[in-house]
Amino acid sequence: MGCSLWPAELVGQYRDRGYWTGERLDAVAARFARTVPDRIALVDETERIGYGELERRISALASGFAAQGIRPGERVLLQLPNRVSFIVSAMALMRAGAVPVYLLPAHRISELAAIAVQAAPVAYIGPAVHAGFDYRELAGALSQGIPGGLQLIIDGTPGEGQVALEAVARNGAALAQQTVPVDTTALAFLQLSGGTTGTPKLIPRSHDDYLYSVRRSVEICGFDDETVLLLVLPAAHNFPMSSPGFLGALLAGGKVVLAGNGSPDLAFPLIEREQVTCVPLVPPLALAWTRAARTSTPDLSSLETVQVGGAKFLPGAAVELQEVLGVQLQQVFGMAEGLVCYTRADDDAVTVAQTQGRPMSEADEVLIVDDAGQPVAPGDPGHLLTRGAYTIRGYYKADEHNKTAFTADGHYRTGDIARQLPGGHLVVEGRSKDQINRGGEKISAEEVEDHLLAHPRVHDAALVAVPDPFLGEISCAVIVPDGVAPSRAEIVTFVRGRGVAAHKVPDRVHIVPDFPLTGVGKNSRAELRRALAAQLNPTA
Ligand code: J2J
Repeated sequence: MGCSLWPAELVGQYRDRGYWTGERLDAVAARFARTVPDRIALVDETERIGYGELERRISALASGFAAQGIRPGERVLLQLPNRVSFIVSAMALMRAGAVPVYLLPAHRISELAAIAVQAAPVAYIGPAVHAGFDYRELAGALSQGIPGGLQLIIDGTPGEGQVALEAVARNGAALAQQTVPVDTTALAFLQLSGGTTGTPKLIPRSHDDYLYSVRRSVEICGFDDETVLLLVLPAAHNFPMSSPGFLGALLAGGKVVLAGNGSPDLAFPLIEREQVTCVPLVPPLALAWTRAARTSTPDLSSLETVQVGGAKFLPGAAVELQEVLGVQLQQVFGMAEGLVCYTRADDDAVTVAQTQGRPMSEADEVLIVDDAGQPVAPGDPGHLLTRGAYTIRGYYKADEHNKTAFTADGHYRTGDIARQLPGGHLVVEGRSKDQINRGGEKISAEEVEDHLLAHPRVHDAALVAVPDPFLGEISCAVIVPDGVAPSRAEIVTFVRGRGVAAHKVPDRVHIVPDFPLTGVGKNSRAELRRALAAQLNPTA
């Protein structure tokens, strides 16, 4: 079943070198379930469960999924917020040999429908209502648009024709437990890429490559059974999932505390109550925590490490965070496609504040090249390319796109502009990809432009990044109107109405009579966005 995601000779090499071990992701916590079943593994707003209970729930739900007719290899959309059921469902799907497709709670119908086209799922798992939004309706609308429909499984009170996750688990608990054998080098789950195109790209990861990245992250970050990890970023993101993330904390026998959001009001008391030792944050949250800790006196004495990644964290803010919170900062530069870099505990203060860390594995190959693909002089900035034992070789079912997203010899073109210091540390200087990084949430310019172009009074549109002191970047829709120019409110209502994640709705709207003339051909859109960004941000 399945087929290896990596060339056969590399599979052999990675095994021989001990990177790939043949273990499975759904078994990360199994050892502790046997040895210390009562040790607390997961805590969320409503419950606290031990390793033994976690394992029982995974087994029961896996049998329940099988009883529902979900078969090995089939894809299942998973859209749960940060709660115990997210982790249990993800593991249970993999235990049943099925393939979770990780969605964010923020995703709406347009994202779900586009992802469904790529992933061809058989089922959807989501909450009933979360943060005031009814996911049962969203799931129903999604299913209606898919020939044959989807099986809809709801964590909470289900809608008509939908099944309760709890009922699936209860049913499974009464059945014989079985672990479906899997090829650990083949597809285990699909992550969403930050995206640069109109249609989302899915990232295929295997048990072997992902577990290697988690295991190596655990070593570097020193996670052990005393680690208490606080998750405030959506657990479906690669960073809180695997760098070392909740998988790393469970692999080490630690405790994972799942919180609904990262506001200091919620997080600071949780840190004290649960004696949290580590938390992954994006830069805007790191800034918000620094600010909040200046004006209040939270007891953060248990907190040892704050990891910051997802977007550039500026050196000044890095120094301030450590002073005010009294913690060690770890910069993390990673991507769901693979490569993850960390600053290390023994790096000097300047390196921690001013670099985005160095690759975690000796098997990570990093190249910095010029526009022509030639290596730049050491220390010069250039396009970052990478390959290695946990960096994908291609997006899921995207042969055409893969021809440009990867080099002929299998390097992933990250779209980041970076320079490498003599010790191997990378400094991220910018990017060449058509993406806006809004405080760690990635926005594909083309995807939003496609929505804007659907407006009857939009003749042409480009989405560009504008600097923002808090989020790093926000998005500005530059619009050439057709007739009376639409107002910002109209654009916002229109884009929201098409069902997109809130972070993709343009922050600003700028009307222009026409676009500057740029070169013709394939790159003209990218050039146009660059030209418009330069006009909007003359000092940048
Ligand atoms: C500058 N840019 C950064 C950083 C990511 C760990 C940490 C982050 C991600 C992640 C991840 C950055 N400074 N410290 O998956 O495991 C930008 C780059 C990169 C893109 C990847 C992990 N850390 N970035 O952010 O797939 O542009 O993964 O290519 O969401 O975020 O985004 P994503």
